[in-house]
Parts: sequence; C-alpha cells; structure tokens
Amino acid sequence: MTVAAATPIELVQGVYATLDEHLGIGRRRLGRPLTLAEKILINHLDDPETAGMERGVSYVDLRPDRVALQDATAQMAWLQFMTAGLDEVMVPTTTHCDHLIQARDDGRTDLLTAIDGNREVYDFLASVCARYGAGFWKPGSGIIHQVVLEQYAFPGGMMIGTDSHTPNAGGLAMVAIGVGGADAVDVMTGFPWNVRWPKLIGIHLTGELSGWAAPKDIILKVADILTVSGGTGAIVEYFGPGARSLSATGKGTICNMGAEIGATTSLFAYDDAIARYLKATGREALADAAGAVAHHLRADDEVEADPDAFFDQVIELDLSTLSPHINGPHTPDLSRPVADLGAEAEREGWPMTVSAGLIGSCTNSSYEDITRAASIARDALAKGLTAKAPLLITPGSEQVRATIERDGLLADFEALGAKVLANACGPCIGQWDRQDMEDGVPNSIVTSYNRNFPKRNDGYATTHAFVTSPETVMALTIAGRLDFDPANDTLTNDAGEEVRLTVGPGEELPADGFDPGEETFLAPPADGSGVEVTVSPTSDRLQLLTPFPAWDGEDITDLAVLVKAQGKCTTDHISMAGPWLRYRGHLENISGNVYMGAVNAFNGEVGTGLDVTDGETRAYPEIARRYHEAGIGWVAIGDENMGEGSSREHAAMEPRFRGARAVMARSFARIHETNLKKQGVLPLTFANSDDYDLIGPEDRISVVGLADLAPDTQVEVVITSPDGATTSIAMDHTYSADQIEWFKAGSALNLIRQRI
Ligand code: MIC
Ligand code: SF4
Repeated sequence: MTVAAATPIELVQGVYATLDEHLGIGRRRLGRPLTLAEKILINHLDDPETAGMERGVSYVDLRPDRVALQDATAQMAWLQFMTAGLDEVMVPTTTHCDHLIQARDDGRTDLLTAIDGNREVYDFLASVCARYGAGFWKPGSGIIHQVVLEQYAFPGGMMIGTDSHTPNAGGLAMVAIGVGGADAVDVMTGFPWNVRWPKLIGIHLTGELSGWAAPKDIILKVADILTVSGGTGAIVEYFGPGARSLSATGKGTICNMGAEIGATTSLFAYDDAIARYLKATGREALADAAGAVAHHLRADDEVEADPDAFFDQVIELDLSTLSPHINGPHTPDLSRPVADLGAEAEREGWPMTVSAGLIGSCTNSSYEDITRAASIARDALAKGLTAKAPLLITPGSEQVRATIERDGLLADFEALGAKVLANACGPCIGQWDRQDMEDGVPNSIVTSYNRNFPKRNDGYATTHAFVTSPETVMALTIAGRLDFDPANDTLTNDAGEEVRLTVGPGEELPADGFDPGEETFLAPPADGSGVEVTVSPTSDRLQLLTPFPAWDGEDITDLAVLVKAQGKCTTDHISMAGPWLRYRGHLENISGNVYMGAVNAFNGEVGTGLDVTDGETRAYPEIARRYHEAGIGWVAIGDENMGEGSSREHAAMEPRFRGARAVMARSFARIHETNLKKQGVLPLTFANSDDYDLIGPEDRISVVGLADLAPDTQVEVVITSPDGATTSIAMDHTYSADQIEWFKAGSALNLIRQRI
C-alpha cells in the first residue's frame, strides 16, 4: 500500500468506474431516482445487490476509500490495530498531528515545546505509520480536516475518520463520517464498515449571502432548527441555487459543524466551486475526472424538483434574508441573530465584555475566511480603531498559514495586536494555557470554532464561549462587547468619531495560488516490516492493550450505579480533553478522568458520587477504580443524547476497563453508542423515558435474559432497591445480529482477531 500526500487519481478512477453499474442497481432496487448521499453510499456498499436500504433500520456494510486519524484518537486506534497481527493497513490511512500542541506563546515556540513534550507519542505514531504503511503528517502540518480537504477529499468518495468533524470533507461532495478508533480498525484491517442506513434530511438553500452573513451562519441557523440531536442517524444533504453560490470551503464549514447536530454526515453536490478549489489545490486531473461523471456527483434532477418525495425532512433556508448568528454559551444550538445577543446577555447575566476573540479551527480557517476577517482588521485600523480584547489566530494548515503570510494577511491581524498560534487545534480543544484569565472569573469569549461546552477552551467552567463566523468574531473582539451589532451599530475611534465597521467580500482562492509552506508529510517506506515500534512498559503516556474478556454467557446481575448523569453528558463530561489529552494512549491513566464532568442527578454536584462499598462520597474516577479492584460491575445512567460531541472512544473504553457492563440512557449520540457496542458495553435506552427517574443511588441493577438478546427485541432490566424491592423495566437496544457478536466476543476487536 503506498500512501502519498494526495489521493492517487487511480483510486478515484476506480471509484468512478463502478458508478454506472452500482447506481443502476440502486435505482432498480429502490425504484426511483436517487439523492447524492444515496448514490455515494450505494457505490460503496460491500454488496449493492443485497444490502438492506431501509432508512434508520437496516445495517449495511460499506467499503470506505480512506481512513484518517488524528493524534489524540490515533494512539488508541493504532494500539488496537497492532493487536490484529497484520503487516500493513488494507486501506490508505493517514495520521495527523494536530491536537497535542498547546497554545501559549506563538506558533513556532508552541510547536517546538509540543515536539519536545510529546516526543514519545509522536515517535510512536511516526514509527507505527512507517511500520504498517500509513502516511504521517507531522506536528505543524495543520488540523486533520483542513489537510484532508486540501489533499485527500474527492467528490463521490467515502472516508471515515477518528474525529467527529470528519464530515468537513462533505464540502467537496464526499461522504465523510466520524467514527471511533475501533471502527477505523475494522477498515484498516480490511473488513467492511458497518452502519445503519441513514435517514436523509434535505436542506434547500435559495438566495445568496450578503453583508456580514457567512456560510457559518447557515449551520448556526440549522443547529437552531434541528438542535444538538436533530440530525442523529441522518445524513444532511444541501442543495438548491443557494448551495451553488457557496465556495467549496464555505460548504466545508457547514458540513463540519453538522457534527453539532449529531448528523452522521453532511454534504453538498459537486459543482464549479468545488472544481475551482480542486484546481487551486493542484488537483486538475481529479477535477477533470469528476467533471466527466458530474451527473453522478449530484442528486438526480427529480430530487431538487420535489424534495419532499426523497427526504425524511426538508428545511428551507433563504440565504438572502439570513442574518449573522451567534450560538452559545455552553451548547452549540442556543442560537440567535447577533443583533439580539446583547439583550439576551443582559437578561441572563452573561458577562458583556469580550475577554478574547479566537479565529481558526477546522471549521473556519480557509483562505476565504481569513481574507474576510483580515479585511475587517484593515478597515478597523484605517478608521482609528483597535481590538478591545486579545485576538488569537490558528491557521488550519501549513498551506493556509504560508499563503496568508505571503499575502500579507497575517500582518493585517498582527497590526491589530493579534497573536498567531500553531497550525493546530489549540484552544479549540482546551489546549490553551491561558495567561490573562483565572479560573472562577466569569467571562465571555467569541470563537469561530464549532463546540462550546463548558471548560472546552481554557478549562474554566466560568468562561462563556460563543461560536460564530470569523467575521463576527472580528467585529465583537474589536468592539470588546457582546452587545455590538456590526451591521447597525457604530464604534468610537481614537479621534472620538463614530465609525462603522465594514467587511470586504473576501477572496475565494488565492490569486497567486497556494504556497505549500514547509514540507510536513512523511510517506511510509515501501517495506515497513523492519521498522520497530516501541512502547515502553514504564511509559505514563502509552500502554499496550490487553483484550477485554469475552461475555461468559450469564446474565449481568447486581451492578452498582456508578453515576446517574443529569442533563448534558457529552464526551467532554465523560472523558475530558485539555490536560487529559496527554494520556490518550494509556488506558489505565486516562481512566483517571472517567465521568469527571458528569452532573450527579441525585444532588447536582459535578464529578462526585456515592461509593456504595463504604457510603463515602468520592470522585467518580476514584470510585470506578475501587469498584474495578473489588471486582464490582457497574452501570452508568445517562439523560438525553448521552455521549454527544466527540468521537473519542476513550469515553467507552474507560468505563469498559473499569468494569461498566451497561450504559443506560434516555437517548444516545450515534458515535458514542457505537463505541460502547464496539468495546463490549451494552448501550440501552429506556423504553419509557420516565423510567430514568426510577433509579436511585444505592440500587442494584440486573440485565436479564441476555442469552435471548436479538435484533428488534427489548431487554429486561431489574432494579433492586436497598430494601430489597424490585422493579422490572423494559429497555431498547439497537444491536444488529452481527453486532451482538461483538458483545459476545467481549469487543469488536476480539472478533477481528478471531477472524484474521
Ligand atoms: C473535538 O473536537 O471534540 C475533538 C477533540 O476533535 C474530538 C476528537 C477527540 O476527542 O480526540 C472529536 O471531535 O471527535
Ligand atoms: Fe481540532 Fe477543534 Fe476541529 Fe476538533 S473541532 S478537530 S479540536 S479544531
């Protein structure tokens, strides 16, 4: 397997070669025209003739074209892959070093500090890639999704990535799906990838954006309409004249943040804007190949003419009337027009002063984004304004950084006092060693990122994070206040005059082409069998994995309730990022954070609960460790959309490692539910949502009749209260017949090992 710094044209041609035949099969079997998402899925089915295609019901086997891993999730993925005993990856795979770089001083200094501090992990990832034939993108190369967009994504392709924002590549008409590491290992070891045939949401875009409105505002508005769980189990397909008016990178922004509505992925059709982007990023041959099959890379004409006949839900958005939006704090779907934020902040008591503005992340760091934001910086300076709050810029990739430096755009930001950070996730994932603010001080920040859960950026629960477009971040940072509406309000400049900020149209692509910047890719050797991969037994950052035990065939009885979480319990609550990213390759050490952020439903406290062995109150990770050592099995109880957010399988592996047998919730986010299944923990949902209320802190839980576990059946759960009274409730599950084998084997990986 040769893995280069680009998708080989032969791979793309291979995918296009089957389109006629496979789509013919799909149209015949479904008896109707097809949407774009259906076309790409059908073309990647392991067997298009027999696969079930009942939306939200059938499970199907798919054959993705590529796999992408980022350093914080790649470690666990590779540690799992290594136990499979293969000599090389079976599908082109790349690893991207982006999450482990902490933002503090400036790009260069921070990068060198990270290379030094993470040497062991980077060496492991570089060697494991070389050993097994994968491409390695060094620290400094950029954020996985930006690099994938620039180098690997292609119209009509399908990829999976161990990061929830993998759908970013939907901007180039690709079906790109975020998964846990165990899913990636399925594909890397040559097995198909199993997923439920998705529902389809169509978003019909008409009109055209103008003024301060940006592509980001489309997804901020969609998040408002669909909420953080409205896309669960669905692919979101954007179409209509408004879709064709957006740049490829603008489309990417929208698809990227589709993760925040729980969508399986989002995508746009291939069009001229995508062709322009492919050409500008050196992929003329690919643009030509896509152009030749363009009719297959968009929905059939009937779909746009009568969308209700094809989608489970259709949303209409007129871009001409869409105003700039801003979402937050603490959840990405709390949305309103920028113009209304001031009044709401006043009412809610959110700090009105902006304490920092942050531009970049995988969501918003394209050339177009930067040119628009830089135009505001230039305008402000020319009008005698300065930024009232610190401004931090994280370029999405080395290519974007080198290009915006060459074109004088970084200088525009720096003239306004901005700090340019490394090409990495940085403050987007809690890797922000924030010097100018202390924990406990309520403050507001504005970012062009996608997530804003508490503690997400600087680790402080008292920071209120609002997500918005780069343009609005600039305006609010210059104004220094949340109650500033750039379209209507004025600011007082250093001469005492009232001035109005303006935003330029931006440039879709650099007129002088992209500057690739420093070489940051390492291709694997032709034969990696001699490469040694070492994991020190004394390392505190990497630990080889021991397989989880297989199911013993018995019912699971007498489980303690480790945690009953109330309200939001995202993967950040279950396995915090920031400082804990350090232990992403060491299962035992990272288990020191398990459920640390969960709100205890019995008393509202964060991160602590009752240890039933002695009645003491302790931190959840501590109780989990004690139960583990005492051999006590346990359950975790969750509310709605349990495990929302990240793809990190640590949120499933840590509970599994510490003895969780089941996680019972009102509902689950897709990736977390799958991760639990893959690692051998039963995800069960309350058939009657109010049954959540029945569970008390000292109850014992039994899951009975497991020998009869079968698709489309319920599971009986018996709750025994301390006085011995028992209540029996029904719970639902989403296991397919194949997935039940994962449970029986103890994990999906155990099954792969048996099959190889
Ligand atoms: C995120 O944005 O939450 C992350 C950090 O990129 C995660 C992946 C991780 O936890 O490593 C994601 O989105 O999947
Ligand atoms: Fe990185 Fe943030 Fe994007 Fe996640 S959302 S990949 S942390 S930049």
